[in-house]
Amino acid sequence: MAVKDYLRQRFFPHLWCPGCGHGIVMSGMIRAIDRLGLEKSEIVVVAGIGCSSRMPGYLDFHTMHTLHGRALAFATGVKMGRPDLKVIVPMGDGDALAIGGNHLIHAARRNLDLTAIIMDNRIYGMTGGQFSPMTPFGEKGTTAPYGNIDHAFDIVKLVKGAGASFVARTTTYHAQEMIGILEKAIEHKGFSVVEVMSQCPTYYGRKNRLGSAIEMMSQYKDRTTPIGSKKARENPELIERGIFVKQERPEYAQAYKGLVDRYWTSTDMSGTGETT
Ligand SMILES: Cc1ncc(C[n+]2csc(CCOP(=O)(O)OP(=O)(O)O)c2C)c(N)n1
Ligand code: SF4
Repeated sequence: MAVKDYLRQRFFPHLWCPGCGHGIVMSGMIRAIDRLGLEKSEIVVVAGIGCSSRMPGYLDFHTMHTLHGRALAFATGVKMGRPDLKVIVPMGDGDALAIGGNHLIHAARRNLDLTAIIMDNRIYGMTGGQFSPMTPFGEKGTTAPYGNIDHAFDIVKLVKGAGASFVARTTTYHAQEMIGILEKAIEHKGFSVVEVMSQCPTYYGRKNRLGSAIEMMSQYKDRTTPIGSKKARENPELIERGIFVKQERPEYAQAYKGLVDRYWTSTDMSGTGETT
């Protein structure tokens, strides 16, 4: 199908600023779903609040636009009720790691089959450029005019440590790589997390004098490298991209079904006091 067939065109024009990376991520998600040959009715997109979280308005799947930081909690309810559906959760770095940080680590630990896409623009875009848990030390935001003195999370290490069974990182510059990674993440049976570095030229770019959206994207090209590459070995400052974790672990909804089945087979339904 064409990309436009996955969109609710009645909600366009979208609200993203010119050059915002989030549209590239939405396009990547659509292309990954299209390549996987999934029906629109098989997909649920659950988001919180933020520029990135506007996606459920634009995408023509089952969609939920919920509360800031709570998308994974809503998504958990959806998946437990309908384990047959693919549930995708687009989030901002503030949404996923500040107010929603606790949901993220527990979703990773539990291994429920959800795909979390974290659009890391290193700032709170929607509310005007406040610093987020991904704003690097020394960088600026509207609430850090003299430079941030917090240290940023490493999303990959955080969710890997919390137990996510699929963990990847890519950027909006690497659009084809992003589609391939999203395809694998959506296919994966378990909790998958994809960090997509996504530019916010309006706030993060302007506050830190990073130039236009195109210049910000070229920095993704220059400052990242594939996992384990020669460049990565030679320059530890470079950020690695690719799939860091892909492992089979018992999936939560299946484990829960197993638990319920075990309960019913061991429970006395005859009134004789005998159990099976
Ligand atoms: C409970 C609650 N707290 C705060 C807000 C205000 N708020 C809305 S979006 C947002 C942050 C958005 O940043 P991020 O999640 O990084 O997404 P982006 O807009 O950068 O894509 C905040 C603090 C809210 N809507 N609800
Ligand atoms: S404020 Fe930043 S994140 Fe939000 S739409 Fe504009 S460029 Fe994108």
